[in-house]
Amino acid sequence: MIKPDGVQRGLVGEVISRFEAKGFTLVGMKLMQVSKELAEKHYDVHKERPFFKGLVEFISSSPVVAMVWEGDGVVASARKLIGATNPLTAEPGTIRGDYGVSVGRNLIHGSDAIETAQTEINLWFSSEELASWQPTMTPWLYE
Ligand code: YYY
Ligand code: MG
Repeated sequence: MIKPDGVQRGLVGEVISRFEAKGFTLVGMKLMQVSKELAEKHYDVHKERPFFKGLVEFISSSPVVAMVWEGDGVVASARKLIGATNPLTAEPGTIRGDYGVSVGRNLIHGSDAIETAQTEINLWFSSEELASWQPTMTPWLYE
């Protein structure tokens, strides 16, 4: 999910390009204004943390772009493309490492495990919003 700062800063295309160029397949995408309720559910695991309230307010403050990407090892690989939570310590070459300076403005969310991804996909998308397709370049990405 490209967070409000990523959308406001005009980095939607850049983020999508990185995932596309890596070889992952986009199967769902929407720009949306997130309700407090959805933001709270999404970050439920952090509800006792001191940053929770500010995080929920931030995520619901301006549109985000929610996406579902598919491919071998996509969850772990996406976390690497995204980089460490704090952009200041995230490696250059990662999205957060290249574009961010502050943990509360780290541009993008990525599911941290396959199970979490499944829960988050169900929370953010209905089944009709997801496309099942195979890019024609698949044999050029996978042997
Ligand atoms: O999964 P990831 O986004 O890398 O980090 P989490 O530890 O799950 O925290 C979620 C979200 O909360 C993080 O992307 C920014 C925000 N946050 C914060 O504002 N301050 C912190 N000290 C830790 C996290
Ligand atoms: Mg997380």
